[in-house]
Amino acid sequence: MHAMRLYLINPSNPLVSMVKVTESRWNRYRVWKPLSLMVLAGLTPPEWEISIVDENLGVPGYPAMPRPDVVGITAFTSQANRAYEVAAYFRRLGVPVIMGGIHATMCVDEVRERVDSVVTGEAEGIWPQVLEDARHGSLKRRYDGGLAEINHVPLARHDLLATGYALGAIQTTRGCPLNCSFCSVTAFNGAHYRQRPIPDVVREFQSVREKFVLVVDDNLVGTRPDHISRAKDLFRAMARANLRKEWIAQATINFADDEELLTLAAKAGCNGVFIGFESPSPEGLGEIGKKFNLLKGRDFRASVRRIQRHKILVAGSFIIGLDIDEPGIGKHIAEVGKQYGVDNLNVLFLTPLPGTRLWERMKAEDRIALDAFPEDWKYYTLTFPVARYKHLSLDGIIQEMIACNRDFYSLPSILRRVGSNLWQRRRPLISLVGNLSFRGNLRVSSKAYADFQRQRRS
Ligand code: B12
Ligand code: SF4
Repeated sequence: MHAMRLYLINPSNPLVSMVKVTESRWNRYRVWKPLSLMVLAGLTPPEWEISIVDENLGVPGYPAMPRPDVVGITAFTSQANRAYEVAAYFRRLGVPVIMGGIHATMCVDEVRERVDSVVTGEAEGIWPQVLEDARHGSLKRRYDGGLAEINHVPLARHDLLATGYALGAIQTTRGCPLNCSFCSVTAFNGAHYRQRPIPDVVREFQSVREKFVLVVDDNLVGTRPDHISRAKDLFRAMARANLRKEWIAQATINFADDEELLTLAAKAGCNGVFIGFESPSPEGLGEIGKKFNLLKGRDFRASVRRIQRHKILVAGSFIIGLDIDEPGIGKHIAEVGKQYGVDNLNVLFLTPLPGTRLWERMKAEDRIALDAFPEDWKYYTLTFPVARYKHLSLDGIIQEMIACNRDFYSLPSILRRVGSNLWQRRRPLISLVGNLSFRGNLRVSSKAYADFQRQRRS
């Protein structure tokens, strides 16, 4: 039996600014590994010869590459168009194409017309079966992996895709109980917070080659006392294993509430956290269902400071375009970001992603403005306004975004932030690189908006 050749492909989206390394050299720090494909590779039996192709590092010349026996494609919604182009190319050669991931799960009907087989849900429980069927030429049109058991799954293949990235990637938990209206995570990975066994995580961390790592969990520490105590155990085990890694993660603001948790996270190598503040007002948080941020009458500035005291940088994320957002919201978010004292600000347009509650609501209210699918999916990067917003026109909301970023990333603001990091010996270099990376992209984004507006008018 000859070895079967499998290509696992992560399609690019040329509109995603972080892959434009040539336009802003800081983007080298922002091309992140497609962990899904490394996990799939870990689940793939040894008789398959695997190549992972990440088009974000450059689209390869497929005709010059050896013909694969099977192609697996992953895609977020924003990558769907390109995924279909790649699928069409290989199907013309007679190679069976399988597509899975979040977009395939949320838009099964659209995807099944364009590939040979769709895998919905998580792959752990189903992928070996899919490959076995492919090997025997008996692929089914649809498989469903549902929510997988993530106890003792094989480790992701960190030996593949070894070079070209600034950051490695790892996952320690799945699912999020908070179910915010705009987010796909609860719809896709469920509300039940599933945790991988700590020894598996530590072993996998040891196989990551990069010094800097993104922990992709949507909520690394969870929300309940038992989640927090598991996070502490994980951090203790990581510190004991002396991993010599520095990592960043996503968490909710309750990360700030436990000094021991923060101390242990820092000891385990935590350098920075992304925190979703989402909206500066309680009404906004109510609108998107993130009431968790309102618990305990929280003082956000004090919470951010408590995290930063452990030399952990805080990147704050906000959304622009909620029904309560009116002209002036852009500057207001920049002000609030400064007031909270975040080291980086990441503001995104409210985007109805398929499968979310927001999608259902906006669809019912006929507010999805860019709906020529699949072509328009390429704009679903959260960096373009794709809906009809209540108080903001298309041009208006873009102006709000520009005003927000120009204010927060003005040179004086950057110098003030980095100066304060220097003074408090809180990773000033990383803070500087992070801020310049965002600033460098303002020009790229303005051009992208202008193209987008031109396109919309034509
Ligand atoms: C890390 C991450 C990123 C990273 C890295 C992305 C990358 N290349 O992997 C960065 C920061 C770059 C990123 C960017 C974006 N992201 Co993001 N990201 C994530 C995050 C937090 C984790 C992804 C991950 O690695 N998961 C771990 C792996 C193991 O799980 P998985 O990808 O789901 O894969 C499993 C299954 O889906 C399935 N599967 C996946 N692919 C395939 C393929 C085949 C053939 C098969 C059989 C199975 C299969 O098997 C895997 C194992 O079970 C997710 C949330 C989440 N929980 O998934 C959001 C998420 C995927 N991102 C999201 C979004 C919206 C974006 C952006 C568009 C906007 C933004 N700024 O955040 C950009 C777009 C980038 C682009 N290129 O177009 C949304 C996507 C929703 C959607 N419908 O598309 C998510 C779900 C978050 C959310 N809040 O809703 N992201
Ligand atoms: S936005 Fe964050 S907190 Fe809300 S459901 Fe998604 S992952 Fe959970």
